[in-house]
Amino acid sequence: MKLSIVIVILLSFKCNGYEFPEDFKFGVATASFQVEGAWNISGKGESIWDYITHNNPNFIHDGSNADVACDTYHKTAGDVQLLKEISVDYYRFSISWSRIFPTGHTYSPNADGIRYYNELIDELLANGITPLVTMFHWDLPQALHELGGWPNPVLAELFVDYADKLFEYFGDKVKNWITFNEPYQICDFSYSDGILAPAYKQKGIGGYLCSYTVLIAHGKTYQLYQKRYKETQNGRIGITIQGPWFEPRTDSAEDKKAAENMLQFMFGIFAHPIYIGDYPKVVREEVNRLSTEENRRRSRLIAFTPQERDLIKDSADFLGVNHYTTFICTPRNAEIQEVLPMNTDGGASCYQDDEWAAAASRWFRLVPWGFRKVLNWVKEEYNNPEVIITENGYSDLTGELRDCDRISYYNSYLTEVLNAIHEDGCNIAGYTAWSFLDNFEWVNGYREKFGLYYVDFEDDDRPRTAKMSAYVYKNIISLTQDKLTLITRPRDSNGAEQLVSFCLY
Ligand code: GBH
Repeated sequence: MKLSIVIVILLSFKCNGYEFPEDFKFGVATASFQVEGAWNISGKGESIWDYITHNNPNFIHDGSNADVACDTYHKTAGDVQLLKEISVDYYRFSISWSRIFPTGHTYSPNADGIRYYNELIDELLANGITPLVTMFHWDLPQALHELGGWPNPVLAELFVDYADKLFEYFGDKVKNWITFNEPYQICDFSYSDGILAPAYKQKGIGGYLCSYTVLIAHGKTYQLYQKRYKETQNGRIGITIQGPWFEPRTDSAEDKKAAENMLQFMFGIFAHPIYIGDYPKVVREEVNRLSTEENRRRSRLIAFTPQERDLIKDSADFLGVNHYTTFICTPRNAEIQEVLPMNTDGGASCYQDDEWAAAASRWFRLVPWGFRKVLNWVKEEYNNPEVIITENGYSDLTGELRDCDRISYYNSYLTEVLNAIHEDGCNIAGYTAWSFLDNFEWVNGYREKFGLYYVDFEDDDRPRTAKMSAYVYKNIISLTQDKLTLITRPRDSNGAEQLVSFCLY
């Protein structure tokens, strides 16, 4: 009986007629600041997130910090065994810049930081798991923040110095790199809207200054790799962009324009320079027009020179897309309560439908069809580039092990990935669940839990326990890797099997 239920879950990924392609890859993701802990150990420098959690604890809703977090810094071997247990092809993690270069500058490396990442990479490889490494997932060295952070264009040069060292130290073993995780969140959320560190509110100014620097840094890093490392290391470099879907409120031309503008101002602003060669036309025209209206001497958008456009164009071997949710958009309307601050220069207001089921995060409702739509939009907009879904996952407040809601999230969202691949011809190469572990969810502290593994943050040892979703994910992966798994029991204990079956009753 129980066995047959396990098989039903497995079959649900086959019985709609579609399977994941033979060479499709599955992974799980984390980010350094959210999991590592060891914030000041063995020479690590302070990051802007260390700084803000220590100096402005009210910024974090539960008053917590990430001094210990999941303590992955001390748990490499055990964590890699957990990754192996769920059969992932790859592990997406990020490098803490200030762990390797305490002040951000590369003239004085911290040997312990290099050791730590070498050990993690070696352990992964020894267990047949490919590292997918994000160079920057938000934890900017505080010393570079003191130089002005990303709005200062000199940061582009300092980032390239850092990336150069990462290639030198780890490039013989790491073949898949992501320069930046979510430039919109790095830029607008941090320097325009102030909801992420360093929490500056210079709406319409800080975000664009930062976007310019980040794109230059990305382009220069890509070109550096081609010139100096590609031939010997033969790796691939991409960038990850957050891609919510924006649905027009109605079929009217105005609503469609509002939704399209949001896509361009939040996604296109980064992807368009890389795939087409400059900021999207609507972004340039609108920000320039508004800046003139505002009597400014120059546009708030920092224009690229022709040389800079060439530098950035064609600077990604794959496009990372993070997706969680969908918003509905209509022309700007003061009465609409926005769920998250968004760029206003596109003239849209966005909200979510109360009827949609909600996850724990205030910005997060479940809209599986939006996933398919955004994947199709990317396909049409950029001529079907190779996409790796670098994050997708579900938050709850309970951390319950019988996490049926998370399982049904993965079920419904992965079904849309299958539809996008098979019905729409989207070029999707991989899927990454966010997250491997419950972790420090930025301003929401430890309250919102996205993990496949539960972490007990009350226990000094931070023990991990697999949730039901971990086993279901493993089964989905196994079905792709080895069709025979379909008729075998999961290799886990009876306990695990019972957990899986509970969900369907
Ligand atoms: C991703 O960001 C991040 O890459 C990842 O680190 C993060 O853990 C994950 O998603 C889940 O959030 O609602 O004011 O409390 C997605 C964008 C960033 C949106 C954090 C919400 C919190 C702001 N999210 N943000 S707030």
